[in-house]
Amino acid sequence: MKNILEAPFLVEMVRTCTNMYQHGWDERNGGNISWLLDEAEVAEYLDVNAVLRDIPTGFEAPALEEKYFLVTGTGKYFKNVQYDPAHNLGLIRLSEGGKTAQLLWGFTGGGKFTSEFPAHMMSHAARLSVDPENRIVMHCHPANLLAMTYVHDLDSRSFTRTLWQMCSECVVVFPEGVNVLPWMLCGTNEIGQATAEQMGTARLVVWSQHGIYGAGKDLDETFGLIETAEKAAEIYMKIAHLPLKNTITDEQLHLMEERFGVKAREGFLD
Ligand code: 2HA
Ligand code: ZN
Repeated sequence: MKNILEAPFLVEMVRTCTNMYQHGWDERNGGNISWLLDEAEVAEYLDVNAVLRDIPTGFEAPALEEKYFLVTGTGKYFKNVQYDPAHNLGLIRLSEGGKTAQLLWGFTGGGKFTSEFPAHMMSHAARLSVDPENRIVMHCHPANLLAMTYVHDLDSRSFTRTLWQMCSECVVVFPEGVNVLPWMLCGTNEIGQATAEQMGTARLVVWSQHGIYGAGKDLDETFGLIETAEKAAEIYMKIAHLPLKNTITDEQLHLMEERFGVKAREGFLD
């Protein structure tokens, strides 16, 4: 059996947690990541029949039965993942229709998966139903996106249009836009269901006054989505209080669509 600490999925997870911490997106225990893995890649590093313990999930996710996830731990700090991956991360397999997570590795010292596990698992199910390639769900607290939810209206079309207008390439990176949820109690099945519903039409879902969820086929793509939206929000927060002299027009956004072969979300451009 190969050393799991050298598995590409583990190395990349550790690097990403560290990078997100260094971006200031994951203060204290803020943020969480889950990564859907194939049984074959897990089996190179672990005996998949050796279950360490069963952890109840508190929800059902039949579409994810027997699926493997590398996931960050509840109460754990992204800052510390690099120093002790086995304590701060865990590898689980869902069973009993998603009601149980079988721990195969990690969460040493009695830990368990992130408090946002319902939102993660429901979002995986929702993304997989529209994109079978989706593997990652990522949540964090980037300051400018959060700040924007205090001063911008929260309608998804209007929020998306503002982000698209802040950097030329935004419409290319997330042509489907971002969906925005109002403030809701985090960690609950309700916010999980609401997030998953929004994940049906976009890979980015803003949690007002809290943070953002991103989904994608790998860590790079998902990180890059959040990074691009956060950059746009940063520009917005720099200019929102100043007299606006120029913007990117809808006509110009249509030119970007043509040039880069993407289609902006139906009805979001005039
Ligand atoms: O504790 O970010 O939303 C991690 C979180 C909760
Ligand atoms: Zn959070």
